Parts: sequence; structure tokens; C-alpha cells
Amino acid sequence: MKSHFAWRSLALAPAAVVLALTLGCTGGGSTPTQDNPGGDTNTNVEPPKPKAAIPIKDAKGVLKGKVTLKGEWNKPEKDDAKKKAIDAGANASDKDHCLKGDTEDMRLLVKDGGVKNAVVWVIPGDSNSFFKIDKAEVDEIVKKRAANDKTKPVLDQPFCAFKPHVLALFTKYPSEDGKKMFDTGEQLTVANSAAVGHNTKLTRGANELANVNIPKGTDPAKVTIPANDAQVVRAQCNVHGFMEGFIWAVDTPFVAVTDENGNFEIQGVPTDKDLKIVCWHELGGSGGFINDGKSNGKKVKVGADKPLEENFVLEPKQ
Ligand SMILES: [Cu+2]
Repeated sequence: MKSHFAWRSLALAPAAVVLALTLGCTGGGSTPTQDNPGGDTNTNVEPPKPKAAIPIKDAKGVLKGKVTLKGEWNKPEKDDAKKKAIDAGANASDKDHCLKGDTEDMRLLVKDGGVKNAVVWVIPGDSNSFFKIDKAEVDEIVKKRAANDKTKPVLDQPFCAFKPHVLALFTKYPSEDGKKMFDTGEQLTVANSAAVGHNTKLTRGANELANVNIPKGTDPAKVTIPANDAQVVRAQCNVHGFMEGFIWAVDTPFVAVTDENGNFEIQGVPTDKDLKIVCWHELGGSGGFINDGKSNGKKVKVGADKPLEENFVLEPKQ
């Protein structure tokens, strides 16, 4: 589990103590340093640095860009995976219904060179900083996200494909001192508006996060997904093995999924602060990250005067 918030520094603190004690035991005067000009051997262990808050209130920065495709993707083997799977007998009784829906291969959707369904998010520039967001701001963000068709945390299965195919959630935020993390209250709604049943399984690596059976005509299920900005959640259906979708649950409100033209825009980003941007696509190599710095992020600083443009290139893994 990777995060850029409190527990990273808490985890480092004992190591710092051990290091200081070890150095103390070696004897001999210590070398004068900026923090210890006299080179005193009885150096006190410094308390952990306070976290540096990056307030998001009234922030007006804009980060936008496009994800484009480079090269060809040889996909004939799995092309039309849905039709093939149904023809091969995977739950054949649902075949007619399944084939009414979208049967294109959702893994790579490109329009005029732009790649849909890449996920982009912005995090603080180093592990000692955190986005300062109070509960009222979180509630407002979660409410706005739920009211917007592009960001609402609802995974439906109207035919035999997840809709949307890729979804991003904002599920954790830091306490006022940046040392703890709280749930935002944003949950994933797993719906089934189909005339057939689905059984939705959510996994992150080897961890199963949910396994919900949703017969036709039943109410949606609500699932809480812990934030993790290093590993994607995979959605599958136990009834229709060809169904696959992806969900990112992150601890930053600055997250977006590229539209059908490959574009994204993230508003309200703090300006003149050291930040990092991450970009993921399911066909990206190395965990799917297609930005410099991979899951650690690429350094960016957004100016106050104009939007910062960051573009990414997907070279699809074959
Ligand atoms: Cu299904």
C-alpha cells in the first residue's frame, strides 16, 4: 500500500531513532552540521517535521491535457471477446440480451488519436505535504461528483459490459494536520439495470474487495473501496467471464478520466505548489502508468495565470 500521507513519515520515525542511537554509540565527536553547529554528541532526536499543508480552498489552478496513442495495437486475438465468449457457450441463455449491448472491445477506444478511459490524478509533490481539505469541502466535492454523469461513482451493467468501463473514486482525505486519513463517504454503487443477473467481483491484486450477486431487478449494492493510488481495482463478473472493468480509488479529489477524445481537465488545483501528476491506462506497461515517474508521479507546478497542459502518450502493451 502506497500513500503520500501521514503513515509514511510515521513509519520512518522509528528508523530515524535507531539510526540516531547507532550513531551515538559509535562514539567520537559528531561532525558539525547546519542543525547541530557545535557537533555535540548528545544530539537530541528531532521530532518528526510537521506536515506541510497545501490548502485547496479557493484554489483556481487548471491542469488539462490529452492522452494520445502511439503505434499500433495488435488486438485480433481478443477482439470481440464478448461475442466469442458467448458463442463458445459462456452463459448461452443470456446471449441475446448480452449482444444487444455494446460489443466493441473496450480496452482501447481511440478517436482522432485521443485515448479514452485513461485516469489522471494529482497528488502533493512530496511525502511530507498533504492537501488540506476540511469535511465541509469534502462533502461538497462528493456531492458535486455524484451529481455529474462524468464523475458519479456508479458502475452499471446494462447489458454484459461494465458501464463505465473505467471509473475513478475519491475515497480518502487527510486530517487537518495531515497525519490521519478519513473516509470521504464516497462509495461505489454497483448497479444492474440488465434483464439478466450479474455477479460483480472487485479485486485489487490478490485481495478480493467485494463479491456481490445482483439478480435482475434488484437494488444496487454499495461498496466501500479503500484508497490506494498504486494499484487499480479490477471488476469482473462471475456469470459472464468476459466482463471486465477498472476502478481507481484515490485519496485526492483531483482525479479525472479521459473522454472519448482523450482529453481531461482538472479544476481547482492549488497553484504555485510542488505537485505530481499520474496517468494510467489499462494497456500501459509497468502497472499501467504512462507518465514519467510511474506510480510516484511526474513533478508539475500549476501557475495562476493559465492552465498547465500535460499530455501523455500510450504505447499499448501487446
Ligand atoms: Cu455479468
